[in-house]
Amino acid sequence: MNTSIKTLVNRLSNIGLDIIWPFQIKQYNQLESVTPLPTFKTDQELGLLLGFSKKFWDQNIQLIDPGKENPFDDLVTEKVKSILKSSKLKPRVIHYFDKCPDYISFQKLADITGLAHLGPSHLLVHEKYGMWFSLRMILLFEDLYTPQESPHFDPCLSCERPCLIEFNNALEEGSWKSWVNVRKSCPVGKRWMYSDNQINYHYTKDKKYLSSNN
Ligand code: B12
Repeated sequence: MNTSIKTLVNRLSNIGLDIIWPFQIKQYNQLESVTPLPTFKTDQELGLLLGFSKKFWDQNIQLIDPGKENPFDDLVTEKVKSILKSSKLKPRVIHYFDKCPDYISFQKLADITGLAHLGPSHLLVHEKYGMWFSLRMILLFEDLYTPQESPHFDPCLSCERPCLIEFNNALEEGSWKSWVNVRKSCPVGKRWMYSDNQINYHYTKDKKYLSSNN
């Protein structure tokens, strides 16, 4: 990694992004039936997949402006934007909710590049955080990729897959709490489970949960 990108990665990590995953854009674009990422048509295109565990919420929730329509998404976007503004690098930014013209499959991207394993209940499992993390955006750079290994971690191979019981239950029941139970049932990363407020906010978008208590 060159110096500018190392500086950028450090700054992103300081604001609570504990997932900063470098990948080669063409590795994702080789997948069938996904909306491809835009490319610069060079051999060294670098992508950085950004996300976080509960760390970002815990570190920043006191800065939230509940007057906004999407306070949490906006906070993430603004924090990253201000870092990019002071960086020499000017990557293209794609959020998880952007359509280009359809959604970029963040899950397949994370799976194919080795960040996490796409499990049988359609959620990614990260080696450390289990299902308790969120993917927020991708930064695309024209020429900064340096080859690296992409390990593949598959915790589901040796697991009894309790998530499938909850997944089938959620399909039948459909309540948001039943979908939370899918995440809770994964034996990996239990200590990274979100606080009640964070869970409640993510599944209901009710602004009364936008605080660190609980
Ligand atoms: C639209 C969307 C939704 C929609 C529809 C989801 C759906 N089932 O299609 C709604 C609003 C319902 C939703 C809910 C949730 N979502 Co959502 N969602 C997305 C989004 C923006 C696009 C997904 C998509 O349509 N991709 C296009 C298709 C073509 O891509 P795909 O990868 O090939 O398809 C995957 C999914 O569609 C899913 N899928 C496909 N068919 C089915 C069927 C069922 C029953 C389920 C459960 C999933 C599922 O698995 C596919 C991969 O195997 C992604 C972010 C992104 N850009 O990827 C987040 C994303 C997939 N969601 C995420 C999460 C966490 C959730 C929730 C668990 C929590 C929440 N945010 O409220 C709930 C789950 C409740 C539920 N019923 O599934 C995370 C997943 C992280 C992880 N660990 O895997 C993502 C990556 C967003 C993020 N910020 O991290 N989501």
